[in-house]
Amino acid sequence: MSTAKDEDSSDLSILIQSIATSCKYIQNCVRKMGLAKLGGEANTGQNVQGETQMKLDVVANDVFVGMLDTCKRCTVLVSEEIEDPVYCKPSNAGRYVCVFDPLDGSSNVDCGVSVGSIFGIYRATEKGVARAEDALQPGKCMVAAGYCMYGSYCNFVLTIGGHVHGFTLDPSLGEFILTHPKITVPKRGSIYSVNEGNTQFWDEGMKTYVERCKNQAEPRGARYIGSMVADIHRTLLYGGTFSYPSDRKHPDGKLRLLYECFPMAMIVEKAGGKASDGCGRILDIKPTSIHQRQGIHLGSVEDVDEIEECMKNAR
Ligand code: AHM
Ligand code: MG
Repeated sequence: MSTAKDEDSSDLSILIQSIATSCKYIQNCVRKMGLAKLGGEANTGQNVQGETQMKLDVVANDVFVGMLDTCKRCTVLVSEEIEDPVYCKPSNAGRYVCVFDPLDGSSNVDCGVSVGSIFGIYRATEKGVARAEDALQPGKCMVAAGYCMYGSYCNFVLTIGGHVHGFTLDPSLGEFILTHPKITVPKRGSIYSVNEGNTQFWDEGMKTYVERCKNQAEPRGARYIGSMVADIHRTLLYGGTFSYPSDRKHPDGKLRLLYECFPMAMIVEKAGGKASDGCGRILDIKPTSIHQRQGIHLGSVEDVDEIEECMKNAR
């Protein structure tokens, strides 16, 4: 006889399978982009963020929404590409809420730089009942989070509240194979990653941290891909920090709290790292709107502590 707990976990695995299938589809589109005329801008104008939508943004969003609705395990969906929450059809409604960025870093896609999909999953208050406020839970309430990187290899990274595991797509089998079990972020790293073109807008704390990275006996390396999934993937494997701070140009930060910062913060924490807004834990933030932005620093514990120390001393 199956228990409520069994049903809950089988629903979650069906939902995650649907996301993994969406990612395989998107990976296939990314790989043949130029050949299948999937490059360039869509003629949909700008998305809700005021950013130009690329053709692949539209495809990736349609794939995610279609798969998540028909898997019958979600009540509400929040996508970077859609202004309002999407309520699943009542006949399809399940017990989970899924927030996602279907194709992060898409401005890089035409020049062949790695891009990715990011997602977070919450439990809905009531099975089958779609409530928009269920998408506004603090990040620490997520039951699972992950991303798929479409890079030199295609890696699906996932936590369902325990360890973080990475699965590489075997293109000949069309299956994700466990290749990076129990990913652990090194306690200290030798890399910092931030868009230094914004230096003039930063506050003193951020400037001090980056100066410290450069002015040591063994200066830390600067690496910035400009594609969050790829920058975080490197940070998970090699350590160091990734930052997109709030500054004078981006007073609330640039990255979106629900479907960029929260899932990455959960993954980094579950891998033994740390995710901070400069003084407190990202996952403790209670969102007030679905597309709100957030300044963020994440990576190796001791390095993120150092950022917080620089921020504190500058206050
Ligand atoms: P997007 O969701 O519109 O693709 O924007 C998010 C991306 C992240 O992948 C990346 O970390 C950041 O924007 C880069 O921003 P910038 O070009 O300002 O450095
Ligand atoms: Mg994005």
